[in-house]
Amino acid sequence: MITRGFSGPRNKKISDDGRLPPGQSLTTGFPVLTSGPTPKVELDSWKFSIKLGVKPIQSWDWNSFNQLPQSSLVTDIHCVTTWSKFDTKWQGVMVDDLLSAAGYELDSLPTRFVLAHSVDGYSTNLPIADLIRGKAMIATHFDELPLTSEHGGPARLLVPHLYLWKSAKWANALQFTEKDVAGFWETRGYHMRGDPFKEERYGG
Ligand SMILES: Nc1nc2c(c(=O)[nH]1)N[C@H]1C(S)=C(S)[C@@H](COP(=O)(O)O)O[C@H]1N2
Ligand SMILES: [Mo]
Repeated sequence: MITRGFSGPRNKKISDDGRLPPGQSLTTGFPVLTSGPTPKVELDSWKFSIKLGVKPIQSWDWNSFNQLPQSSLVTDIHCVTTWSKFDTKWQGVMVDDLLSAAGYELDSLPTRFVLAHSVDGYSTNLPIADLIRGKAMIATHFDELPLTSEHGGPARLLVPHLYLWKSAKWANALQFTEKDVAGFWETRGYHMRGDPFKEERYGG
């Protein structure tokens, strides 16, 4: 993140530094947006899987998942409902480390797309390029504390450079797909990629 210092005029809008995408407003709260009820996810039966099509590649229970390398990210997040939040702090397992633990090399991944799945039946599609090389994690902590269930705890996908509907809460699988298959909101008209700086809200 680039700090601009104090040289410029101070009486301009905050969005001047380019951090706030077009059409967004800054919030200090953390709104909860879920299409249904918050599911109850037990750690004892928790499982996260990587699949290639229908073929299971690797899965982790809560203990083995937490033994994977831990990373933290401080990042801005952007919701398509027009709120953005700066400097949110997350901890979890980078998708890079997950794929490597599943035996994949980033240079030779099996397909170009994935569907992220959740225990509530939610899904969202992403180009795998948007998840690798430091861009995304399976987050288990927010602000140093275990992720609350309303925000997707015990673990959610976090893809901060895309609109937040791509960050599947209560995530339980990443599935490589041959084609870019629309997920829950994408089937209902949301954009297939969702870059907030290009205002990729609907269609496309
Ligand atoms: N499993 C699941 N993940 C989900 C959703 C959902 O309904 N179910 N809603 C999405 C949407 S539309 C948004 S904007 C963000 C909201 O995350 P938050 O509730 O932590 O702010 O979660 C996304 N992930
Ligand atoms: Mo959303």
